[in-house]
Amino acid sequence: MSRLIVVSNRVSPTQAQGASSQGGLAMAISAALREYGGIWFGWSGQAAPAFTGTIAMQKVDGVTVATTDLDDQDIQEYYNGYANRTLWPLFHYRIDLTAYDRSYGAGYARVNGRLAETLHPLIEPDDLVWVQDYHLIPMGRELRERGAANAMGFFLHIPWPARELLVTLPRHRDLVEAMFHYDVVGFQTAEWCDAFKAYVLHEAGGTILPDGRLSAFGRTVRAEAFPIGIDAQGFRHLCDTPGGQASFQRMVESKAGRRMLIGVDRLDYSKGLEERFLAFERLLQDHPSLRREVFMLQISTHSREDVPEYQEIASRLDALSGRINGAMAEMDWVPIRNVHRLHTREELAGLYRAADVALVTPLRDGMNLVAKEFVAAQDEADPGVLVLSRFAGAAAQMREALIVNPFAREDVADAIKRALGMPLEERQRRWRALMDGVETDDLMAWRDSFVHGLQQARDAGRQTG
Ligand code: ADQ
Repeated sequence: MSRLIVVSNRVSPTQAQGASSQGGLAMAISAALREYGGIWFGWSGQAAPAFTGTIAMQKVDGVTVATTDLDDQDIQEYYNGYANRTLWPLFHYRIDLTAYDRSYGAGYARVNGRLAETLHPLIEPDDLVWVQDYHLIPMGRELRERGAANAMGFFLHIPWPARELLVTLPRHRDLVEAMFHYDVVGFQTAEWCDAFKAYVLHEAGGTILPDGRLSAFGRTVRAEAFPIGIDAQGFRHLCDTPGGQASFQRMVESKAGRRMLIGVDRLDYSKGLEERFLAFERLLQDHPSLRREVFMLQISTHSREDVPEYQEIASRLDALSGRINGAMAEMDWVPIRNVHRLHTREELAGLYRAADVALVTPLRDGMNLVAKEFVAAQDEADPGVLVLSRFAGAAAQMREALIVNPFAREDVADAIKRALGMPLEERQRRWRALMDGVETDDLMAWRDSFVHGLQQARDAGRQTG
């Protein structure tokens, strides 16, 4: 069996353990590597005075992790710059927040080259190479230039933007051309995959071949949707662990008979947190009888704090919850509990189970695993209701959720009202259908279908180099 080489921006030994505080992606990768063997390669997350390409190898819980440090300029231009101030906002439809600095583009190209140079000697001829996410789009091309003829795939965890937005990026053709050095490129949904195809057909003069592959730039690639899932059974079992039960009990006591709405997000402007708070405020204004009866627990963990836009959204959000709470709270009730703590997976599972409604209302999201985790954690005898943004990739699969437009405050408020009043029979019917989907399209199915695509590329002996 071929080994798997997974390349992702950030790798740490605790991620490889699938530590209990880690999110879906780290667990997905560790699970894949445990099954197939191979190496997980990426940046250590550490800064070195100068880039040396020295590799630190460790074996953690059956996963071989190879990391290298980057220098400060690399981190600034590649990670904080091009990845998180250019591609992330652009791919989430926020051209108003997108930084188009040349130095960022240069840093992105340089770091992808450096990482490819470091990784290339570790790759054996039969290995399957699986590159993760927007930080590393040019990695495949860099490896090909160094002679790698392996089957290579790329998976994009975030949306692919409409071509009208993508063309605002200087050197957008170069970025798309880089995608054609892979054998397989995967997207979360058919919608993002179609957006990629539309660019290829209408901007790059490409064509679709009879076997479905795309042809452009003198190369071909297979582009397909591979919706990521969660380890549904594993997550469900977390509710029965001591940590899961303790957080469930603690939350039930703290609810004191009230209804609870829950939101769990990385603190990011794409997650629609301000809009969510405003929708909740609207609900309480329109239905004063719900005051003291319902509250929102919003857990939003700080992320990317070196990027100014993230500092701004964090302080705006605190100010907004402060304003709403100040205006509405009573001596024994606060409408929004605004929490920034990182929770363990067990604690999260217990919190989801204690919630009556989940608010997953991003303005744009590749998939959103919180929606799936919430469903997996519910008690089937008395399940909660999922309110889900139509702009999350998850909405393409989770049709039995209450699907909302997160930009329309009144619509979200109406959906929350409906969720709070939904009869048990309807909640159970919707939950069953959602749970069936979460269990079928789980993490293992995602991993296996992508790796299968790579194996097919290898067996076809096609070398795009
Ligand atoms: P993210 O943008 O990080 O991921 P998401 O899919 O919601 O978004 O995953 C977040 C993960 O972090 C979840 O597993 C969640 O439980 C965890 N998490 C969030 N807050 C936490 C807290 N306070 N404590 C502990 N855990 C917390 C990117 C894309 C998504 C895509 C995923 C996977 O932006 O669209 O679904 O990758 O492909």
